[in-house]
Amino acid sequence: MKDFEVYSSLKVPKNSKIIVRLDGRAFHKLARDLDLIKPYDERFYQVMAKVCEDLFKEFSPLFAYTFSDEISLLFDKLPFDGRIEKLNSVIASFTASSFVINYNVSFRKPPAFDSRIIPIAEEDILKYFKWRQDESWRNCVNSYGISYLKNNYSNSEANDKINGMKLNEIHELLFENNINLNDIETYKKRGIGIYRKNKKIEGFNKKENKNQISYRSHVYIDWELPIFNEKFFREIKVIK
Ligand SMILES: Nc1nc2c(ncn2[C@@H]2O[C@H](COP(=O)(O)OP(=O)(O)OP(=O)(O)O)[C@@H](O)[C@H]2O)c(=O)[nH]1
Ligand SMILES: [Mg+2]
Repeated sequence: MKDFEVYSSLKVPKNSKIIVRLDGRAFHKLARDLDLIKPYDERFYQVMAKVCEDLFKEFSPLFAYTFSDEISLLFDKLPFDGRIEKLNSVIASFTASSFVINYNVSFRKPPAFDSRIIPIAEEDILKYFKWRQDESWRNCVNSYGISYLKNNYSNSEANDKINGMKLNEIHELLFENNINLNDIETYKKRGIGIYRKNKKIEGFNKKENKNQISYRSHVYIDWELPIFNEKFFREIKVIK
């Protein structure tokens, strides 16, 4: 019967780095059910950051990035020997469980995440994360735009208006109405990054009878990301 499991041997190419991208299933409905604040619900973002931390501790990716209901995980060492079915199913179910545990409310329906695997060459890593961060910015402008329009027009008028507008036009409209996106929190514009960082530990070495500095790495949640660039990814040792 094992022969019927035709996809079980499907693997990521050896020595390839991969990105696993997870996305909340029908989270527009979940947002309605949980009455999430528009355009940005702080608690939801806190939970997504905690989910990333759980994923980091469990599967040791090199870098995680989240905005809205999506999470990208970059792996250099492949869990499950690179088996596609295992990666997608275990990571997606772990993400949903962590989301439920960290939210700690009762849900109308069990939340789920979809998962996809993207093999990525070293030179495309920065490009990939810039692409997602651009999407985070677009999402930010659109979310503030639609919230502003819905406060001033009917839902259908607001939707029609925003569909006909370019990003810079929405930005301008908000600015003219005293909503300056430059002043909002960084994570809303640029998303949240999770990576390992060295913490300085000052201690006393009894044997040698002197103060000593050592470094221990810990999982760091970065709410103040820069606009992604090569220098940043080098510094956090995501690219060489
Ligand atoms: N109110 C509110 N909603 C949010 C927030 N963050 C994410 N969402 C919702 O999550 C949705 C994510 O978008 P998508 O992933 O494209 O839509 P989806 O409904 O999850 O659909 P699928 O991913 O295709 O299953 C947004 O459209 C919002 O409705 C938030 O901070 N506040
Ligand atoms: Mg979604």
